[in-house]
Amino acid sequence: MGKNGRDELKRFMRGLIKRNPGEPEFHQAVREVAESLLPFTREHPEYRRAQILERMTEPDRILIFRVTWEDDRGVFRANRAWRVQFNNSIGPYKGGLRFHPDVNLSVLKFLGFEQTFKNSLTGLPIGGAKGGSNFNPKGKSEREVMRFCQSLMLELHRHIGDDIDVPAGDIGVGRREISFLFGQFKRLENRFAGILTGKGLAFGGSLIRTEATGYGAVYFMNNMLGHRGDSVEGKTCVVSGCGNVALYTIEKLTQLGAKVVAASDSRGFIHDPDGIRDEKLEWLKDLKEVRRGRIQEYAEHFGCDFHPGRRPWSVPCDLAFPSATQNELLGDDAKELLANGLIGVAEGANMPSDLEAQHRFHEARILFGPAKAANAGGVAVSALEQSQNALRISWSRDEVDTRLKDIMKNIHEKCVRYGDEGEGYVDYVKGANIGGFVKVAEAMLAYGIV
Ligand code: NDP
Ligand code: 2IT
Repeated sequence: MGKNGRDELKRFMRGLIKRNPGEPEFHQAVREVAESLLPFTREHPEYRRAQILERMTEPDRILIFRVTWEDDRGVFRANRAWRVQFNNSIGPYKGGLRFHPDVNLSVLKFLGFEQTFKNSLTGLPIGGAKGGSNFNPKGKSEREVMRFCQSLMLELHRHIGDDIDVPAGDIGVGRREISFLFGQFKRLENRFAGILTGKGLAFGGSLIRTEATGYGAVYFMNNMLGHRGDSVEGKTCVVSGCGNVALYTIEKLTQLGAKVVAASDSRGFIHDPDGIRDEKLEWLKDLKEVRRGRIQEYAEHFGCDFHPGRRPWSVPCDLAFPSATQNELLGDDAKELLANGLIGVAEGANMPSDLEAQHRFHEARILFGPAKAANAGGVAVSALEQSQNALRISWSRDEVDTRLKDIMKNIHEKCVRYGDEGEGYVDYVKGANIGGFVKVAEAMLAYGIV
């Protein structure tokens, strides 16, 4: 980027920060997009005239409400919840709900902003949103989680709907929480409709939705490697997290002949040089999905190393799949990974790599699949769940998986179209940002001043 470009970015960011003080995650997400889009919109004055980028950084609306509930000891509790309805230019608002003590407006605005681009990249008719609460589900009983979800839906149901806004899961919100939320919505509105995705298979859920984000991230990595005549087969991989996204990333990598040697949770990481596979992976799934235990127990059970309080980026690998949370892979981690021979990253989490790490990957010319593109498989299958609900049918596992593979391939092609830098290098960050932007921008232009 030349001096004019840098000055322009500085001006743009100064305005954004002034309008949105104290929201560092939101600033970070916008900066990454602006780095790609300001040069692009310079060549497309129609977008500049209509102030598309400025309008896309302003959410359509934000709902903030209190969620009051009673814990098992009979103590009154109050949490805060939000729904950021960011942009519905190309379809009803769509995006997950996150329950985690660190949730705040900055985090949800960054997630909703990113979601708009990601959803556009899928090629499906979905707008961008995100929501959640600072409620901490850890250590809560099943009944407490149920009461919290029911109380949250008491307010949220007024603002969502199958043609309005369709939430889903994210950190701390999985099948159990979606079921409690859906049961309460049905009771409040007396109608059975696809107003949430990630539902149980008995009540409108889609096959492959649980697996979709992780599988999709691996398909995307395979597409990037395939573009260079390579594949994930035989590669050594490191995955962070061991939640929904991480577990099914590990599963698909293993199915395709790669070896996953590390995974983590918020307390530390395990290093298993033999690979997390077969009965070990099933054991880990049961630990995390059913027993809700700590990953340290895996190390104790199978006799491998556990590194408390650390992230897994010091483990040498060919491919890295950060799949836990934002800003979990920093500049120094990128340096270490590259020094150990890293050739590719697919972001399963949202914004796991900070800007310094991203710039290092870019300079090293490795394959870097940013979150918007690499983890879009989850929301894509959510949109397929919406279609199945609207048609009142359900597709087979194979049918959904085939569509997911196609969608990931199309996203990859879009990234190549807008991010090909020549000499065999694709800037996937630029490709995903521009590829996601164009469809939303065209719709906004067509609507005029709205
Ligand atoms: P889960 O709640 O199922 O798992 C989250 C995992 O990340 C857990 O292992 C958790 O550890 C760890 N983790 C969470 N927060 C932190 C933190 N602050 N520091 C260290 N580790 C942390 O969530 P998902 O797997 O659904 O989501 C993971 C990421 O993927 C998020 O960034 C999410 O936005 C993104 N994503 C999710 C999609 C989905 O369909 N679910 C779709 C696209 C992206 P512990 O168990 O100790 O808390
Ligand atoms: O970040 C994401 O894309 C998600 N958490 C999934 C959203 C969805 O609506 O399925």
